[in-house]
Amino acid sequence: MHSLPMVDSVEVLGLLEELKEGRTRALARSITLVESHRASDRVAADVLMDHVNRALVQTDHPTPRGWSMAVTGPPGAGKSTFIDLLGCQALDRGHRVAVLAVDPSSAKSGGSILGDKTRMQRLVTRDQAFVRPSPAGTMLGGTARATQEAMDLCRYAGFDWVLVETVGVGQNEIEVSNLVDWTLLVLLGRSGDELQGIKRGIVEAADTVLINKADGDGLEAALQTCSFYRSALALFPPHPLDGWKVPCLTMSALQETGLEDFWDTLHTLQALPGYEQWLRYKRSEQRVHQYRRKLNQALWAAMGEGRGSELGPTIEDGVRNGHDSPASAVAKTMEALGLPGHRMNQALQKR
Ligand SMILES: Nc1nc2c(ncn2[C@@H]2O[C@H](COP(=O)(O)OP(=O)(O)OP(=O)(O)O)[C@@H](O)[C@H]2O)c(=O)[nH]1
Ligand SMILES: [Mg+2]
Repeated sequence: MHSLPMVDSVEVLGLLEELKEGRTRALARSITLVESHRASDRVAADVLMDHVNRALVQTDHPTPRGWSMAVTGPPGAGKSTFIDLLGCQALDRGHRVAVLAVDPSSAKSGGSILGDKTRMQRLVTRDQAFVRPSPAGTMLGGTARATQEAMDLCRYAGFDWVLVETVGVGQNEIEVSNLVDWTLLVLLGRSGDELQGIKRGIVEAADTVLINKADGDGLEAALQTCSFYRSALALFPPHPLDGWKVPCLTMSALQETGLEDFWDTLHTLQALPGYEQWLRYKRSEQRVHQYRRKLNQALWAAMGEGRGSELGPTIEDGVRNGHDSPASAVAKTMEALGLPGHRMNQALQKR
């Protein structure tokens, strides 16, 4: 397989066969493989993903297949409840639905993944659904290390709806929006002053804003918040998809109201003339993002394994205590990795 190393590929070939048939057990095993930190698994995972990504690019053209959406927002906003409901409706409409939930608590509790499973009670009992809580592990802006690979595996296994739940308010929303076709920000109704707490960048990364818990005592606050966001969103720069104006909707995931409006916005989106072209663009950017992220991981791994193994922490210490500037530390790192031609090295040596 091109420049990738040869591995005992029996297992990988077996997985690929089963994935193609849409077997969820093979999907779960494949995700475990790409999440693994073991060096031997990394090679097998790369071979697997090489095949999967090539196949996806072929099926992505001319009409990109499938749909991925991140559901982000602060803790307790109702993301899981919403996904449970929306996922079931998507199944009823003939989609195959996969949910990847990044569970931040599992890093601390050593893999307690019950929380999200129990909050998607209906979805987990459905045959056509695949629900996978991933430990946050080495966090990369709120997504697990291998979320993007897991999404690709889901799509390869025939899941045409891939939903990713991430928790947090901050860099997370912005990072996860690079991995998916669509970013949905779920918020709660709040009083005016609290609104200031949501940073502009988070809202800017959203393709749709949903104010949840628009029910009972919370209804009034939800409507007010929604009207605030509608005015605020109108002042934002235009969305990269021509003709799309980021909508703000209200919903009650608990009482199951407001979902029709959500489906309507999806249909409006998919009917836009530039939608398919834009989706192809998004997918190509996702692949570049994956390359950059993997390169980053590979460089760090090389620092740990290769010539830089002892040097890595020493260089960081140098930056920490001010002995090295970040720029000179990069030059040293390049040298430690045996990467050629960093001009700063020469300049530093001359001094
Ligand atoms: N009143 C009301 N409560 C809701 C609604 N949606 C969710 N809840 C409740 O809010 C709580 C949190 O819901 P979750 O769906 O777990 O929220 P989440 O955003 O996934 O939470 P984390 O994953 O912990 O960040 C639960 O007790 C839900 O029953 C809603 O529309 N209205
Ligand atoms: Mg949740």
